[in-house]
Amino acid sequence: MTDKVNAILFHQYGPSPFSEKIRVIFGIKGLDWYAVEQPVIMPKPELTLLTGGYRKIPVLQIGADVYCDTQRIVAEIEKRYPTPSLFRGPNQGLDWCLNSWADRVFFQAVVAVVFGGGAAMADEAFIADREKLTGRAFDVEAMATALPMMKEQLRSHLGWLNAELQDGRKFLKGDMPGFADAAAFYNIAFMLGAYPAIKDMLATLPNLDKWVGAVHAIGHGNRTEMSREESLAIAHDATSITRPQADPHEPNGLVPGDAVTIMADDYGQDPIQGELVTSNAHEIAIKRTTDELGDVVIHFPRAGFFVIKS
Ligand SMILES: N[C@@H](CCC(=O)N[C@@H](CS)C(=O)NCC(=O)O)C(=O)O
Repeated sequence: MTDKVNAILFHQYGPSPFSEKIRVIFGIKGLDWYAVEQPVIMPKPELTLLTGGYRKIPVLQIGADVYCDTQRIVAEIEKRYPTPSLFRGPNQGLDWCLNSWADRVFFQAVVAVVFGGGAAMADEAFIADREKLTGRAFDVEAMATALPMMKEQLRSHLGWLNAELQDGRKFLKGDMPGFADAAAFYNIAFMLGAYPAIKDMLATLPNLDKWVGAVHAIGHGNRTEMSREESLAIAHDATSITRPQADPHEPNGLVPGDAVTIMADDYGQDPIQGELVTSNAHEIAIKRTTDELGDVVIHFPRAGFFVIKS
């Protein structure tokens, strides 16, 4: 087991679009990783034990450190495996902006088209689960009615990516693939799997169509399967590497040791309680202790998450 304490354990499921973003990043960096398959709908008892209640996918685990949200996962992978970098030089701000666009505006247009177009995965249990997740009706009929409008939205978003590639470059930032490519690609990969008619639209966007092939060819690095039970045993046996650190510019005076509650600001807001270990402008980490796992440190991004002092 000791050799797996520093291994990448990736909690995911095959058709998860956000997981695809990270799988492409494993490919870009040529990493070895373990896939821990999680259910597509609740309950997810092993995952929520590890995360303190966060149920979204994917989640990255390395030993007793648990990283929630792809924003935080990307930053951690880049920190631990800096070569080759996901960024072209030090100016990284716009890559994060593009990622935020892909995860919110672009993703919402893609979801509307995929489910309005009749994706097979939307059975009764899936719909009930996603209604609970979002607190809104998952109305497939309304999405089907809106499909023509959403296709227009989608074409416009895809057009921006196509325009960025018009000088013939292979990837969005040049000759080498990086974060921008993984962030822009996963929504298109999701559509290719669940809404094959997207191929007709891609055929009208030749730069983008070519780029899809190039990103697809990167692959996913070197994947091995691991059971959920083994991943929990690793969390139990490992010790977190995260050290307490105060943030001198913390806008609300939070300090290590404070009891805090963290929740996403969009859907799946399940509050997660713990003791603050470290925070800065882009990261917040809390410690939780359970009989089953002992101490685990759970990491979240700041953008897109609310922190409330308990
Ligand atoms: N902001 C999150 C979004 C993750 C997300 O919405 N993931 C989807 C699957 S791709 C999800 O968790 N859906 C509900 C579920 O699987 O339980 C991130 O970047 O990781």
